[in-house]
Amino acid sequence: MTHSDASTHDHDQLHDAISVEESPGFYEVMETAVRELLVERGLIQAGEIRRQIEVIDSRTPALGAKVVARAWTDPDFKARLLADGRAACEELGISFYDDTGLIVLKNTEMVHNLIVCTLCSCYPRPVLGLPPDWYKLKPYRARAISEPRAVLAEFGTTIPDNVEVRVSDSTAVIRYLVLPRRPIGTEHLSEDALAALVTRDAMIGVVPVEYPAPGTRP
Ligand SMILES: [Co+2]
Repeated sequence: MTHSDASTHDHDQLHDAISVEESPGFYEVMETAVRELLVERGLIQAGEIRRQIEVIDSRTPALGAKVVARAWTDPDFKARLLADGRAACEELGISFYDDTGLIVLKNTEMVHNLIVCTLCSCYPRPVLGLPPDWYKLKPYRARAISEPRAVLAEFGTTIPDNVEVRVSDSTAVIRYLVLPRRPIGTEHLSEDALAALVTRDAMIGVVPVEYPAPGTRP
């Protein structure tokens, strides 16, 4: 049986055809209008926009994981990272394509950090790429501040009562990155192997870094 077998896969009767001619939304119209004006006035070139999109799309949590693994293995780098997150990331060749500063928040035995943007979806994109959908949705944005422990519990993370949960609210100019705790039993791992353990969600602060990584054998 093949995909085109009409008798068993009568696609057209299951749902309406997807329209490719949907009318554009407000932001799409505004983006087109502003972009065309800027290009027409010679303020930017069409190629610059394409290049910037390419830069943004090139960012993934692997960059943040590299930063975390370096901080775990190099105390001097860690000190510089905590003093000036952006400058330390730039040392590793990570460029900041915008005017945002980066504050790195260190998790300890006594403090667990969580990041949020209550207003919209500000996120450390230069080091993590695009935020997950839940980060942008109102339930997370509202509840991360008002009941962080309940939110963490929904991610399967239980923070002991004697550990302070600190929530940092991102802004247009200041972004945060959580420096998770290095898991015990990882003393023998290389920097690359450590980086492979560090997940996006751990750098947002909703889960710890686990070793061995879930679903793998040590
Ligand atoms: Co925001």
